[in-house]
Amino acid sequence: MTSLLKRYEKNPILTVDDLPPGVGFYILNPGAVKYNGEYLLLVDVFHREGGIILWIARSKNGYDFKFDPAPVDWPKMPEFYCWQEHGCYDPRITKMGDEYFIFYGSHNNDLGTRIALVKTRDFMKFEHVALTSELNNRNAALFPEKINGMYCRFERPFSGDEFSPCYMWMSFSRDLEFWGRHLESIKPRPCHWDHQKIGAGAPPIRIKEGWLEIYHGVNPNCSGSTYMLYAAILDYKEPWKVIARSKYPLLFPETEYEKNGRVRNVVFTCNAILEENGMVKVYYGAADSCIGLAEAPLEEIVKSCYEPYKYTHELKER
Ligand code: BMA
Repeated sequence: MTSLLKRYEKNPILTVDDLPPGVGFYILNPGAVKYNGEYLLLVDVFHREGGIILWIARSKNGYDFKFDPAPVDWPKMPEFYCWQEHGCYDPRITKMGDEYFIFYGSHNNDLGTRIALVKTRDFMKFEHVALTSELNNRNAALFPEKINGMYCRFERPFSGDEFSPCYMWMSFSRDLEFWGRHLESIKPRPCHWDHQKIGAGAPPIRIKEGWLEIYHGVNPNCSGSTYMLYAAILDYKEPWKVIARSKYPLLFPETEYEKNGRVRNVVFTCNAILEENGMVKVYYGAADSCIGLAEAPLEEIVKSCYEPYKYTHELKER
C-alpha cells in the first residue's frame, strides 16, 4: 500500500450488514464528529424503498461502531421552497459555538441536487435551516469560523454534466441562507490525478499554517472514474488563497472494498477529525458501498503539501 493515510487493519469499519436486516443496499460517505465523549458517524444509507436516508453509528473508541436502532428523524423540507427532497446525502458537520451545522446534498430524482443546511445541538433533534443553492451544486463544507465577519463555505457547482471539469468555489453569507460573493478556490492541476474534477471533502480544519482542507480529486477513465483524496493548505485570513498542496494522493483506491462495489474505485470523505495527539482520522466511503477509516499524523500530511514534485514535466497551474 502506498497511500500516505494508513488504513485501519479491520477496515471496513461498517458495512450494510451492520444495519438491521434488509434495510438498505449500500452505506457510504459519513459525516463524522466527536460529540459528548463519543465518535458519531452520520451515514448515507441507500434504502431499499428508494432514496438515501441518514443513520447514526456511535463508538467510544473511534474504531468500533454500532448503528442506532432507527434512522435519524431528518427535518422535512418546508413547502415554500417547492422542492421535493427524495434523498439526503454526503453530510458535512461543522461545529460553531454549541451548534453543529450540517450541509448535505438534497436530491430530487427528476431535477438533481441542491445544497441544504440542517443544524443540531445534540444529534437527537435536527432542525432545518435553509435550502441554500441553485440546482447542480453540492459538496458544501462550512468553515468553523467566520471569515471577515461572514459565514464561509466551499461549494462545487457543476459546469456541465457529471463528467465535465469542475472545481471548488467559496461563497459567503450573513445568515446561512443566502450565499454570494463567489470566489474561485482550489482548481484542478495539470499532470496530476486531480486534473479534471475536484470538490471539498472535509470541512476545513484550523492548523497553525492556516487551514487544512482534505478534498477529493476525480480522474476519468474508460470504465468510470477514480476518486482520490488530496490535501491543501489555505491562508488563514484569506482562505481562497492556496499556500501548499499535496503532490500525491493521501489516499487512493487500493483495496478490494475500495475497488469493487456500487461505484468502483472510490474513496470519498465528508469529515476528518484532528485528535489531541496530532493524528488525523479520515472516515470515508469506499466504492460507494461501505465505510473505512484511515489515519496519519497531521505533521506528515502538512509535510506532504510542501514536498517538491518529482514529475519531470514542467507544470503550469490552470
Ligand atoms: C460524487 C458524489 C458522492 C459519491 C461519488 C462517487 O459525485 O455523488 O456521493 O460517493 O460521486 O460515486
